[in-house]
Amino acid sequence: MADIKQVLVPDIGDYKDVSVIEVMVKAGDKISAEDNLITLETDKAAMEVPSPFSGVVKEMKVKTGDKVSQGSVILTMECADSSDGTTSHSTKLSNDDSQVAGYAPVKSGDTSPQISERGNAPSPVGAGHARDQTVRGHGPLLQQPNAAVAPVAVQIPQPDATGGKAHASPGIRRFARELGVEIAQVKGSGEKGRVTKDDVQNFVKAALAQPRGTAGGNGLQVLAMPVVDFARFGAIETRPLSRIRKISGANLHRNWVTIPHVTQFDEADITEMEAFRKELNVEYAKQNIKITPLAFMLKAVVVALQQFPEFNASLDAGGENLVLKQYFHIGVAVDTPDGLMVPVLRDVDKKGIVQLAKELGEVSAKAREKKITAAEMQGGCFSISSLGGIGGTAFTPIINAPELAILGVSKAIIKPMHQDDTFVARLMLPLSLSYDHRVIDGAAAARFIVFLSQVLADTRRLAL
Ligand code: CAO
Repeated sequence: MADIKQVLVPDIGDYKDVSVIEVMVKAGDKISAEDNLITLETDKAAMEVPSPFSGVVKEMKVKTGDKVSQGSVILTMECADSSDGTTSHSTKLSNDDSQVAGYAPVKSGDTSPQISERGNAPSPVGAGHARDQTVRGHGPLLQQPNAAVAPVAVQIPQPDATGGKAHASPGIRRFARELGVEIAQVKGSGEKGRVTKDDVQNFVKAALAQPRGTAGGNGLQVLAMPVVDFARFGAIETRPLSRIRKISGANLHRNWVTIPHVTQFDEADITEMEAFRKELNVEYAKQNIKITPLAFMLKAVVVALQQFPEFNASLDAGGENLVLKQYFHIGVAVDTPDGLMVPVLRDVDKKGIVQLAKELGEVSAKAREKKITAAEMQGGCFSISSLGGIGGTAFTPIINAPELAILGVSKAIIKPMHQDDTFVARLMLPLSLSYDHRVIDGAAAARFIVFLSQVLADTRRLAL
């Protein structure tokens, strides 16, 4: 008989009001005991909270950005068998930084509010179609691993080739992380496809057995960085990198060393676009919507992707096929105090400029408040990194793999342009398009950026 239980935040040591930085499940998800539910972050560490039971999530009681303490209700769960899980209390919190977080294992029959179960919770689960498609990205709470745009961001491991998620205990996940293995890429041989320690070890053996230079850049041989005692030369302060920065750094490094980048530059004449944008801003000021050039860029990029479909694609895992996408989800690099994050705006082709401006404001605020979810940073086709609000003339953005290209936008300035035997003042927007030269030829990139510049120069083309 179905039984509704509450899952509570277990003993997390002395920490109180700890931030929920990732929610890996949602109402309707089918959960196995020890599947991770949420990730908590203290100033010292990130901790995953696994489920003590198997069942179907009935109601989520927390969301990303909430503050919780020991005993806070995480969710309610419908358990098919009321005995299920009540003895599986070897629950531990696993630390995403591979450190040991303060926790207390929940003992069978423990009445302390670590993880509790109750039979008197709300109404039973309705139509019980438990969809088993939970996002269980680890590591990057930021994407992506579709992450850093090169500046980009952080990425969440992509699901494995089966389109599934990885089932693994926190201990195995920690073991995989220690070896630098993305658990989502490991095929599980355990019960119901669970990833075992042997699976992780075999994955590493197989990777090492690959010829040098083919395994994601593993063939690179470089000198070790010198170890320098900086204090010998003057006063210093040591400041730990934020978790976001560490994750995005690792992704940026991989993308930079494994993808042959070329950056193509151009300038778009946005004089007319700016005049139109200013009119729109006056019109929409009452609705508190601010329209920046980026909203136009999003739309123009999609028109260019539609014209050049090989830019709206990814290489498959084996690098043998190009996967062409028929949707248009665009990542936008957002500068936050803790590092770069790349939220993804969905179905940009189906939205207008005002709607996009509104969404842009919302997602960048969420990213800066650390409220963006892992899922909101996945699925991007192409990214834009805009430094136009700050300044600079050009830069070389790093591709946000598995995307194939990224557009850098710098500050528009008025320049004298030669037209009809005279010089006229025009507002010129610098564009920097980095592309994966394994897939995209220089000529195609030049055509793409010239086309994009034309669209921006004549926004009527956005409607074509
Ligand atoms: N040229 C001239 N002015 C520009 C411009 C451009 N290309 N782009 C924006 N501006 C102006 C805006 O119109 C706005 O002007 P007002 O305040 O006078 O209206 C001002 O600059 C600030 O814009 P913004 O940066 O707040 O807004 P945005 O939509 O352009 O960008 C966001 C939003 C989230 C992308 C941006 O705030 C941000 O975080 N950018 C940094 C991204 C980043 O770090 N990339 C680097 C990756 S490489 O490491």
